[in-house]
Amino acid sequence: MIRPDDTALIVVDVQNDFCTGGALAVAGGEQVVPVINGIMPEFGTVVFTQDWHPAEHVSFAANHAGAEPFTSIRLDYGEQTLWPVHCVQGSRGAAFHPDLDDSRAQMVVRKGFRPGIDSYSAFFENDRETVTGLRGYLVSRGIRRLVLGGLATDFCVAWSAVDAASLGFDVTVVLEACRAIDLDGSLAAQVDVMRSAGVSVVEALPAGPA
Ligand code: VGL
Ligand code: ZN
Repeated sequence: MIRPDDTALIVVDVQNDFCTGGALAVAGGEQVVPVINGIMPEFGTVVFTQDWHPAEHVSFAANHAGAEPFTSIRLDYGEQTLWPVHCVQGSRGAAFHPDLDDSRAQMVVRKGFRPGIDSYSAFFENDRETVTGLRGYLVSRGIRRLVLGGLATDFCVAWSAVDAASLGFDVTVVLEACRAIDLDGSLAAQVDVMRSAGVSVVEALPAGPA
């Protein structure tokens, strides 16, 4: 372990459905696996997140008559993009990529399990009120700095990074450990949103304290 004790690596949604051949494949998603496996041993605290939806989940286009994936609808809590059915609880698609070294994960945060609320962020669900509990876990472990990688850069990684920064964590996103969906320019837009929120968005993990 070469990173300071107050630093955690957050590995976001490196699941089969976001990799090549998966239901919501992110181009080159599986390419993050060797990068993440390579940096994990540097961290004393490693948390994985896992998108974990019931079959009747509100974010699935298939659950809205006539709706196509990658369109959006208005819910009580605001705009919600509709996705192909993905990361259904207990399915192979919801499992972590088989080459990801999950033995190093000390905590797995499952999110998006409430039928009526999606959750991109690892901290707050898409209603922006319901919490996942990750903040409490990290604070009680003495964590102040976070390094994020995973899938997808412009959804779950970005939303998690921005929330973490707003909660007062020092946040670094490592782009070589991420791949994006890039829906209508969302990658560039979310990199801007992250930078405006004070997130350090870097190509590779800096050698010193991140
Ligand atoms: C994600 C869309 C829907 C992600 C999860 O992990 O970025 N994106 N569910
Ligand atoms: Zn999802």
